[in-house]
Amino acid sequence: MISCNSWTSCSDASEAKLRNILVTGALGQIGSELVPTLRAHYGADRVVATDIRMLQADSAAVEGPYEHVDCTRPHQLHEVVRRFDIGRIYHLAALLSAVAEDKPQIAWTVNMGGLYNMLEVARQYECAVFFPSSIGAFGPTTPHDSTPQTTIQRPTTMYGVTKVSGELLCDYYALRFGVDTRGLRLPGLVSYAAPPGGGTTDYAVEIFHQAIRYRHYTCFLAADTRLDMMYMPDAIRAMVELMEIDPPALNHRNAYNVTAMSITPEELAAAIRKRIPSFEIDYEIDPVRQAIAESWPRSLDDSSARADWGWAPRYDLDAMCVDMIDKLGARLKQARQS
Ligand code: NAD
Ligand code: AKB
Repeated sequence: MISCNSWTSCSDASEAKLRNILVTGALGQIGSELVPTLRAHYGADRVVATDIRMLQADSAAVEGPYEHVDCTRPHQLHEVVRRFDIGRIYHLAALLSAVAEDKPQIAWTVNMGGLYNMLEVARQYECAVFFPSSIGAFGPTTPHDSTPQTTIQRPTTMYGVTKVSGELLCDYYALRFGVDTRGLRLPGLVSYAAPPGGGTTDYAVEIFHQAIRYRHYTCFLAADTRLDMMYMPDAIRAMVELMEIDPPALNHRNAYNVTAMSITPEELAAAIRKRIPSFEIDYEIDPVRQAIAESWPRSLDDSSARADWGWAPRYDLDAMCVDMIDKLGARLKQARQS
C-alpha cells in the first residue's frame, strides 16, 4: 500500500492543475461522457480528446480539440502532451475484458504498452495520471463478498492481468519517479451516451436498449450472476473528484474500490419491469463471459474511498433505471425521427 507520506516528493499537483487535460480513448463509453463533463468544468479548449478512431461529426468530442492518437506509439503521446501543454491525463484507452480474452496479445500491447508509454510521458512532462482499474483486477481466489480494498489479486483473464499490473506500474511510477498517479477500481458502468466496448458487464447496458425497443432481452450471463455496477454520472463524478483531492488525503492511490450497487440480471430485469411492465428476459449463457463474471467479486467494500475522500454514489438501482429509461428512451425516439 502506498501511504500518503510516500508522496511528499510527488510532482506539484497544484501546478499540474493549471495546465491542460488530455483524455485518451475519448470516444469510448466513459470518454464520451467524461470529455463533456471536463469541458464544462475546466473550459472546452483546455480538454484535448484523443482516440485511435476517427472523430464522427455527431460525437460530443467535436466541441473542443480532438487529435488522432494511438497510445501504443510513444511519439504521438509526446507530441500531443508537448503541443497542448498537458498537466493532467485521463488514460482510458484499453481493450475490455471480453475483447481482451479474444485477443490477449493485442490487449497486452494496448493496455500495458499504452499505459507504460503514457507513464513515461507523464514522468518527462510532470503530468498527473488517472488510471481506470476494474473489478477485473480481482480473481477467483479473492474474497468474493465485500471484497476488501487490500486483498488477494490473482486474476485469471488477460484484462485482469493488465489491470493489476497497471495498478502496480502506477504505484511504481509514483514511488520511484514521483508521478501523481491515481486510480479507481470501477465496477460495470451503465450509460446511454455511447455503447459499451466489449466487456463482461455489457449486458447491463444492452438490456435497456432491448427493453425500450423490443420489450425483450436475451442475457448472456446467468440470471443469478451478481456483480457490482454503477451509473455513469456517479463514475464520472468519482473520476473528477479523485483528481481534485489534495494528495495527503489519499491513503491508496492505485486504485480505490468504488461501487454503487451489487445486482444480478434478474434483479435488474425486475427493476426495469417497474417502468416497462411487459418487459421479458431469457438467458443464453456465453461460457466465456460467464466464467469471467464468476471470477470477479460479487460486491466490493468501498469504505476506504468513502473515508479518504468522501466517495458516495447518488444512484441506486431504481434511480438508475428511472434515469436510464427516460434518457435513453428520448434518445432512441429522437434517432427514429431524424
Ligand atoms: P471503450 O472500449 O468504450 O473505449 C476505449 C477506447 O479506447 C475506444 O474508443 C478505443 O477506440 C480506444 N482505443 C483502443 N485502442 C487504442 C489505442 N491503441 N490508442 C488509443 N485509443 C485506443 O472502454 P470504456 O468503457 O470507455 O473504458 C475506458 C477505461 O475504463 C478502460 O481502461 C476500461 O478498462 C476501464 N473500465 C471501464 C469499465 C466500464 O464498465 N466501461 C469498468 C471498469 C474499468
Ligand atoms: C468489463 O466488463 O470488461 C468492464 C469492467 C467491469 O471492467 N465493464
